Amino acid sequence: MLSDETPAVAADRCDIFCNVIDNYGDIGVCWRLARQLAHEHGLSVRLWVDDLASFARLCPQADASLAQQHCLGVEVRHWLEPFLEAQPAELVIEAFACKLPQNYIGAMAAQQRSVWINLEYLSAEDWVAGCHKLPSPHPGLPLTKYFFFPGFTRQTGGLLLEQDLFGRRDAFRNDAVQQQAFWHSFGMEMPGEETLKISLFCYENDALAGMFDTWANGVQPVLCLVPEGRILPQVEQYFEDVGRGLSRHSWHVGINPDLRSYSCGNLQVRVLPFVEQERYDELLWACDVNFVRGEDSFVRAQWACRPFVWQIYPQHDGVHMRKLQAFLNLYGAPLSPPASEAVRGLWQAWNGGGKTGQIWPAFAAARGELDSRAQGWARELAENDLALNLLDFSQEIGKMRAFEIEGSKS
Ligand code: TRH
Repeated sequence: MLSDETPAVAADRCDIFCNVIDNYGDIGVCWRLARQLAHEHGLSVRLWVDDLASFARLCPQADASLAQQHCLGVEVRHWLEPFLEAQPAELVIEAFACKLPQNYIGAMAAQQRSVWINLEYLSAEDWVAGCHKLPSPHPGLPLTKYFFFPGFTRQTGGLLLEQDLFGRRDAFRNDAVQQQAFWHSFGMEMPGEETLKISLFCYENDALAGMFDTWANGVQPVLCLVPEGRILPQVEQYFEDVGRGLSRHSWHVGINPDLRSYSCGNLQVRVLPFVEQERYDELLWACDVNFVRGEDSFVRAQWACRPFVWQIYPQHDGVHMRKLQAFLNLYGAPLSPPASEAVRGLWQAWNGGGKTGQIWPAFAAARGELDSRAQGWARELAENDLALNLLDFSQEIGKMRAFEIEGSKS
């Protein structure tokens, strides 16, 4: 039996291992967790990442050529193979089942002091609760790895949320000077109230042209802010086609290559540089509707508390659509039937190349209700802090191990 007297093994060093598969989500989550553990919980954190160039996009002060450096209170190490000997930390986080170096695993087994956690991808599916915290004993060594699943219910590990995030968000929203500084930093004046501001961070998407047509045709001016990335060729193609009369619309097209600005009808698109991770939140706070993707921006849109549209990371076997449904079932449950239908319809069309244009008016009409839902949802989720849960769990495991060691001596 574990008792409160069993000595707790509180970690004060943490190693996080991140293998960047593609895009920015893997390193985005690891970098956020690393900073939170260092800043809010006083841990000495080493972040091992195999792709420093991707990391440097999120943290521009990083030098992608350095094997070892300190960035914002975190020691960042280039994860190279062969992996040089390193003393394992008390808390070892393997992100998204990346394979830890064999010699590091060997050192953990020899030392018997590390809690080894595999931080999994985020999903709203029911099975997650059953797998959260499950042990996975090593086949050949006296070591156990534990699964830790982020999620949306109390039966899961929760979500990453910095303690001061809501305060910073509200301060930004209540301060015209901060907002103006934000717009000026991109060379823009703050748009008027009548303009609908939309951020659009997405993968290649067949539904884009239909969405642009709808906004261009709409009665309300739309300013769409597109961070630099995979969708840009499609954005350029859209305005080229409209300009050459290839679309069924005959809008005048404005293109300003210096400002990276495009317009037609009631739509203006501005391409933004990829900003450092903390500033991406400001973009979400500054907009009325946010299109997000993958995992980390999807969570940040939920903390921004505005209506949002999620493009899920596509998987070959189509399992991503099940994940999308599972999230919609939770998020959409308390919505009125028209709002729920609008959200489901738009998200499905956005993820399946469908006709977003027919659904957009209903989504836009439901914005008031979606704003309230977003606030209630964020309040609920904020109760379940991933970093705290992770530390509590690692302490639980540490205690259990201390108890087992004591038991084996007697
Ligand atoms: O980049 P992504 O598509 O990452 C994806 C997913 O995480 C997916 O689950 C994973 O399997 C795949 O990568 C390999 O989207 P995501 O998760 O939103 O990550 C983007 C990160 O980039 C996020 O931390 C926010 C950050 N970001 C900036 O820092 N600056 C920017 O200007 C923008 C647009 C994003």
